[in-house]
Amino acid sequence: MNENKANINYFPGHMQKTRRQIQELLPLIDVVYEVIDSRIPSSSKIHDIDTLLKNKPRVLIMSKYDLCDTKITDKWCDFYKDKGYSVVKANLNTNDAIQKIINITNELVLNTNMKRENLGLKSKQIKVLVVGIPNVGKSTLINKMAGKKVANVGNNPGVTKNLVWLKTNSNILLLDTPGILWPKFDNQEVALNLASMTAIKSEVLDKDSIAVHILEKLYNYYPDLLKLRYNIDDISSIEEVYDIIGKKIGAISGGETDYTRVSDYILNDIKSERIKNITFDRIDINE
Ligand SMILES: Nc1nc2c(ncn2[C@@H]2O[C@H](COP(=O)(O)OP(=O)(O)OP(=O)(O)O)[C@@H](O)[C@H]2O)c(=O)[nH]1
Ligand SMILES: [Mg+2]
Repeated sequence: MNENKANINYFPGHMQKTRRQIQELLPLIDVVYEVIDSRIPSSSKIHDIDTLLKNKPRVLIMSKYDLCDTKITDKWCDFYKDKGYSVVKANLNTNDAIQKIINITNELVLNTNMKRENLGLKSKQIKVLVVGIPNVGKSTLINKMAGKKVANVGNNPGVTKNLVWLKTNSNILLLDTPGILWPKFDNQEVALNLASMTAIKSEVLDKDSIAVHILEKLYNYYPDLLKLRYNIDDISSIEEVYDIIGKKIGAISGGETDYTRVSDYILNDIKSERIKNITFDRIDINE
């Protein structure tokens, strides 16, 4: 198996370009929806988002809440609320959180619109920037708010290629944006967490490292899931673990386990939601 690639960095030119475009459009924006993945509430938060967005009113949307370990993610939710964020936990495949998001948005611009009414002006259309890491659910959110498919969605990073303004049923106009990351990851753990949730293409790191990271997280936090899914309760020998999974899925040829196929299988278990109720970022050690 390949060794972990040291000092993973992934910040392609198109992300730099998107960030520049966001900054150019920022003066037009009334509210920002910052979307993070409920399974990695820290790793999926754009590291330098405050510098990027300055002081724009913001709603923090925790997507894929249906896939997370709610016990842990709720702690993160409280953490962000304590920091002053408006937070909405959301399964964006349903409409459940949409009205709440609209209400918060209206509240955030209430003052501006009241001033306009006092001046006899019509209340303004609210321009919302939707921003977040790749594959987190930005376009899915926009489609839900529009009540129909207006933006392309897909379970891979980099589906949205350009910034596009999209209308909704309400007085809200949304700016869909391509997913972005930041110039330098704090550590390998963040990069591996992002790759585990398909926010970075698996080719960018190496698949074995991502798969082993997933096995380690499951072993440390969700041993029951590891047992249930792979019938494994010990990962002290990764080779043995790969042999067991290889046998289970028929990825053995000439008596040798096909490591790449096993890694693909593990990655795909999260991507296709066969493994869920997981949160990989821990907020403290005293849970
Ligand atoms: N289970 C679940 N899946 C979701 C949720 N939100 C989005 N998805 C899925 O996540 C995948 C990515 O969704 P997109 O809306 O394309 O994500 P995006 O942030 O626009 O991605 P990019 O345009 O690539 O940056 C799709 O397969 C969605 O169906 C959610 O709340 N729960
Ligand atoms: Mg998109």
